[in-house]
Amino acid sequence: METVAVLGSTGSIGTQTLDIIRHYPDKFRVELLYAKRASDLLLEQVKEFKPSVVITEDKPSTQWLKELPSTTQHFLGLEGFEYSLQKLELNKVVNAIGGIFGIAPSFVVLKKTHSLLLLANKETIIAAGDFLNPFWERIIPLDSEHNALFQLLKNLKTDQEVEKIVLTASGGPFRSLPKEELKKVSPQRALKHPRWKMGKKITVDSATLMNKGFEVIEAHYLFKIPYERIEVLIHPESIIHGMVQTIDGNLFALMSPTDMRFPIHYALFYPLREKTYLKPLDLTEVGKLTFEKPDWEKFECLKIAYEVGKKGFPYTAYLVGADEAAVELFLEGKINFLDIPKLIMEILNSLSQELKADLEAIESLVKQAYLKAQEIGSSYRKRY
Ligand code: MN3
Repeated sequence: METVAVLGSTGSIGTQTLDIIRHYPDKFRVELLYAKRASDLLLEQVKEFKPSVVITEDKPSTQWLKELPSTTQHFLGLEGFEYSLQKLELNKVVNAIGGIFGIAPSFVVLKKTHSLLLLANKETIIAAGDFLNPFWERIIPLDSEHNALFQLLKNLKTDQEVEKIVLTASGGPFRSLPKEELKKVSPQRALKHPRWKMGKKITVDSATLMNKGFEVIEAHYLFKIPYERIEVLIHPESIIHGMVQTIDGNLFALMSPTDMRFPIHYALFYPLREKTYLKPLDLTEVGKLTFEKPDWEKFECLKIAYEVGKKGFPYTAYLVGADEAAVELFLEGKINFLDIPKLIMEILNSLSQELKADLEAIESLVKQAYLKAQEIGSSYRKRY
């Protein structure tokens, strides 16, 4: 029996993680659930899985607390999380908290426990990749592309046998839209992702291709591979999630349905494989797979991410903070879609470069970029 914690349990990845766990009651025991709000859904999850601990960021109502099972203790926020980790023996912690708020919990898990971290929060790796060397052995990526590459690279020597790795991208909702029209797209349109159902932040990041840019940086750190050997390929069907080309010209691809439960299933049972209840891929139903090169001119965020990745820290931390704010401002209607890369570049150019930092300083750097982007972006309407 493995003990598991799910951070961000009410979000897209969180609920899908619990869906898998629900199917293997004799394999997993949920010890901790963590969500921002004390919502009805969280209460339902607590009643079903009866964890020892439930954490919320916001203060719950008295009524909500009253309904908790008697065996479940409630704590508040990151401090409560840190405190409860002292008492729990966790084999695996799933961090499915989206955006920059997922970074701090990752650090707590890595520094204060020996648990494996099943990581869906890519911001952790992008902002802190340069400081995670003691921890890579304990990080299993949940992002579908990286999970695919993780599986593919298992039996290969990255520095000797691998020519390049390929991250596939659906291309987002604006793949075929001319660049002139991108200026006018509404948040509602950007939130309609053609393939994946995800949280708002990552859906907008997918529309700008910043998500793919983030994933390039994520792959660089996870697999210790230079940026020149990381390729992005548009693959609208999202059936192939990652590919590895070996130096002798063979191309390995990992395919599965467009369903996050496949990578989550793999990670939950890692290092073993377990027979699944999920319906595997039927290629005759898929019919055909298509590929095209990304449009670098149209999706500037992808280019920005490669450049920032090559520069490394602290720019990577700034990128994460600036993008978080830019996406928020876009969703609030304060900047337009093409302002997103413009604002990010402005922030990157304005922040100090010769910073020496450690793991502790990262969050404040991310926040610094976030706040600066908030401030500058809020006046974009007047300036442009
Ligand atoms: Mn992905």
